[in-house]
Amino acid sequence: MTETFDVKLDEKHYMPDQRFRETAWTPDYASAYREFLADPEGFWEMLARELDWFEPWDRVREWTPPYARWFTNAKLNITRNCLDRHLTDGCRDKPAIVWRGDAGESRTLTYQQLYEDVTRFANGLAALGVGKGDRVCIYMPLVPEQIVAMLACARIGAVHSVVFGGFGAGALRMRINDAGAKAIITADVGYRRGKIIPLKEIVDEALADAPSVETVIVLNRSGSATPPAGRGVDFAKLLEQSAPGCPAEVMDAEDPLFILYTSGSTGAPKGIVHTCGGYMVGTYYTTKHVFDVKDNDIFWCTADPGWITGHSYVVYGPLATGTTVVITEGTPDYPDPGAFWKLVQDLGVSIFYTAPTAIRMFMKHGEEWPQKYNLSSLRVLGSVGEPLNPEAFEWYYQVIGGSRCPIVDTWWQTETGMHMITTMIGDPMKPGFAGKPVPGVVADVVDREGNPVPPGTGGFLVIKEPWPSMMRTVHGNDERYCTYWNTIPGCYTAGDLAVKDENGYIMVLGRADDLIVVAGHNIGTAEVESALVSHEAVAEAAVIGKPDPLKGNAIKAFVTLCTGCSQSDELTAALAKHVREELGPVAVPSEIEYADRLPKTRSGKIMRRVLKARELGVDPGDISTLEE
Ligand code: 6R9
Repeated sequence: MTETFDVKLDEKHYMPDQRFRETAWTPDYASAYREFLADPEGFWEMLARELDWFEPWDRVREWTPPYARWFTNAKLNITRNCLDRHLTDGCRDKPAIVWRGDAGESRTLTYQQLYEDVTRFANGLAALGVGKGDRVCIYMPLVPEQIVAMLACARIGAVHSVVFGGFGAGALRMRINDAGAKAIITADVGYRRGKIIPLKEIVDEALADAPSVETVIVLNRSGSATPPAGRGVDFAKLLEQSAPGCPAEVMDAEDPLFILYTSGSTGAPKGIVHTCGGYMVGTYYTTKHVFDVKDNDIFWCTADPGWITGHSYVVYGPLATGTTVVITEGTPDYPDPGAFWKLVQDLGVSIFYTAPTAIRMFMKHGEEWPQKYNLSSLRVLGSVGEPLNPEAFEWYYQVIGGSRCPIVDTWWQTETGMHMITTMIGDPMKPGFAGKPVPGVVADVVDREGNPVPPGTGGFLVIKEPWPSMMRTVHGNDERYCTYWNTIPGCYTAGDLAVKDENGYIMVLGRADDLIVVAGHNIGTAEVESALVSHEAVAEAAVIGKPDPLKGNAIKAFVTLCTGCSQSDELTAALAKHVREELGPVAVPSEIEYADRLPKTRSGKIMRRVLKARELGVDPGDISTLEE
């Protein structure tokens, strides 16, 4: 770990329209936060009471660090909140899921239809011998059946482990075996940009060495698959043969709901375990309050359910609020870079949540694509996954949001389960800053002893109190869980570096392991990348540190250029000059390399350690999450 360091802060901010404030679920951040601090348990209890439980809790929270239990002894089933609760006259015929396939196919499931499919499939799983506590691996394309499978597991108390459909056989096998999955739910194929992904073949390869798996349920996505043999079961047949109306398994608040693997920087991925009660309350609350979901919203989070963003903000949170969820198998630039904006227009999307990597890609293709479509239905924009650099913020705000929609830049992690830091609707937005801890969360920026650092000084981003949707352990590796809580005394260490301004706004600078110490100065990769991207020719940038005999480390930058721009020595000099003006001479890269694309995780995060390993000719560690 490093020492703290100074960061240059900008004072620019945007005021959202005051009407947002008047109608928002959290109309006044400061008073909501005060209310929470005055009675933290009461704050969460009020939110929990908005949901359906079989039996109430004895205590809201029990905290014996590093272990927390929330809503102790309460009984519930999360699917009753995502489904049954909405089967009222006003809501049962409301679309729950609106799906678009890779080739433009479409399907809509109302809450009633989703309930029927989920309960049928749950009965089918139970008939196959899958029960409470059994682990089920879900490896599917982004089709409604993926969500049906997740909810059906939750209905009967089976613990799902969703593996993103872009992973290969080795990564899949590692996850199946670590979880000890009893069944796997998959499809014959998936589609991506018109290409076929042979999911079932990959599953077969993974299963060559996965002894725990007894059943393989296969969705005939292509419509032309041969019926599964051996331990195989046809998804549609299972659905057809089973009756709807499966009673919801009575789950303890602390029973596991799912395991989700997150990449380790070295070695094997970690199986993050989330539980039923706290996760439900945390995702319901943040979906409703951070995105300000109202009855007639059309909600589109572009993440795949294979990531935590998909779990919390495609499936559980949005369905718990009873909103209409848009999902698409398609990619943002296929068949052309207007694909997403066409969908926003056609479906009247009002809340749109995506990642900075996608925003920067849209920027690269130019304004003319979004300008072809009517985006006036948009009301709230969100960002997640990486720092949203000011350049991308401005573009998103003006070109997509028409300078009308607040942007919620949400900082959180697989481990946190829900949004932790953002700017609540109605509050002034500061480009480059995620914002403040959401009411219910105590976050700070501290030095390695846990002392808060002054504004303008960079340090470690930590959470100081437990929260309902925090991970409970790392599957099969509790020690690894404990390291999150015992690295900095009394705090959950997120592993990110951050800086606060005078008003308590937090800017996330990147992962702590991405910090570069140049001639004694600590420089966050995100700062240099942000400076590079603010140059008109640059689409994306990744920055690494390289050992340097003189300076300790030297900065090397990899950049991709905007459409129509080409590399030259003049451009390299201009970029160096630009960074010098923005950040000062110590942050100027000593090398700038032009690339066609940057190595990223399948969820869109730049993998700097892969660039670094390549540069140094060393082993990059676990690269199972790297895009093809
Ligand atoms: C939700 C998700 C977690 C890491 C996290 C941080 C980065 C996420 C961010 C952000 C800056 C944001 N991150 N959101 N950095 N601003 N708004 O992405 O979970 O895949 O576990 O990644 O992503 O570095 O520590 P996960």
